[in-house]
Parts: sequence; structure tokens; C-alpha cells
Amino acid sequence: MIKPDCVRNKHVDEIRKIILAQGFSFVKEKDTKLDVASAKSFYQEHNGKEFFPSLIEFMTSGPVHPMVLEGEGAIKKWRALMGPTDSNKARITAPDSIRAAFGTDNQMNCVHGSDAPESAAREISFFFGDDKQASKQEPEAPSKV
Ligand code: RTP
Ligand code: MG
Repeated sequence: MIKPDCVRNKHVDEIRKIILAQGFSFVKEKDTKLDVASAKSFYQEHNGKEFFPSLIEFMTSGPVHPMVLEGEGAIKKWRALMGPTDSNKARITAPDSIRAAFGTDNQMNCVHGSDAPESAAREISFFFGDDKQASKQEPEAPSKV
């Protein structure tokens, strides 16, 4: 997901180009906005932490651009391409990463990535679950004659 800071700064197209250049393909993507309840649900693992209220404020501060990426070892590969959580650290330890290039600090860090297959499944259904249901309702393709 491209977070509100990066959408606001109009980096979506540039980040999409970087993603494609790394060999990922886009399965789904959309423009949307998180309300407070959705943001709390999305980041439920961090509920109770000191930074949770400001994280929710940040994540609801403007539109986001969630994407489903496909590729060999996509979860690990995307997290490496994002770089470490803290953008300032990223500029030192992972200067070629997206957070190094476009992030501000350890909160406004431009992009999110699922950290495991289970969270990827949950997060894909969080953003695109309705689409899946819609496609389920489509009539089946005619069988070959
Ligand atoms: P993400 O979940 O967004 O992909 O990032 P991550 O795994 O690298 O970092 P995580 O520990 O899961 O934290 C989620 C997001 O919360 C914000 N954060 N703020 N102020 C702070 O100390 C702090 N720590 C984390 C960041 O936006 C981080 O990406
Ligand atoms: Mg995380």
C-alpha cells in the first residue's frame, strides 16, 4: 500500500514504475481512503502501542493506494524494496529503497507491506474482498465445446 504521505506528494506513478522495473506484476490496485475504524482494524496488531493514535491519524489523513503485487518471493522482495520502517535509517542502510527515497521518518514512511502470507491474505481481503465476492457472483465461463 502506498500511504497518505506518498499519495499526497504525488509519488504513486513513480513508485509503480519502480515496482514494475523490479519484475512484479499488478494483480489489483485502487484508490481509496481509510476511515478511523478501518485504519484501526488494518493495524490492529499495533493497538495499545504508544504510536498507535498518531499512526491512525496519519493513515486517515488522505487517500491511500493499495495494490496486490505478484512475483517470486513477493512478500520478502517487496519488504526489501520498501526498506526499514524508519526512513532516516533506510537512507543509511538501504539507500536504494523506496522509504529511503520518499519517506520522511519512522511514521511517514510512504509504503506498507504485508509481513507474512497470512497477513497478506487478510490484507488483500480487507481491501479487495468485495471485488472477490463480486467476481464470484459472475456467471461461469461457458465450457469448451
Ligand atoms: P508497515 O506495517 O506499515 O508495512 O511497516 P513496518 O512493518 O515496517 O512497521 P511496523 O512495525 O509494522 O509499524 C507499522 C507502521 O506504524 C508506524 N510506526 N510509527 N512512531 C513510531 O515509533 C512508529 N513505529 C511504527 C509506521 O508508519 C510503520 O510503518
Ligand atoms: Mg508491519
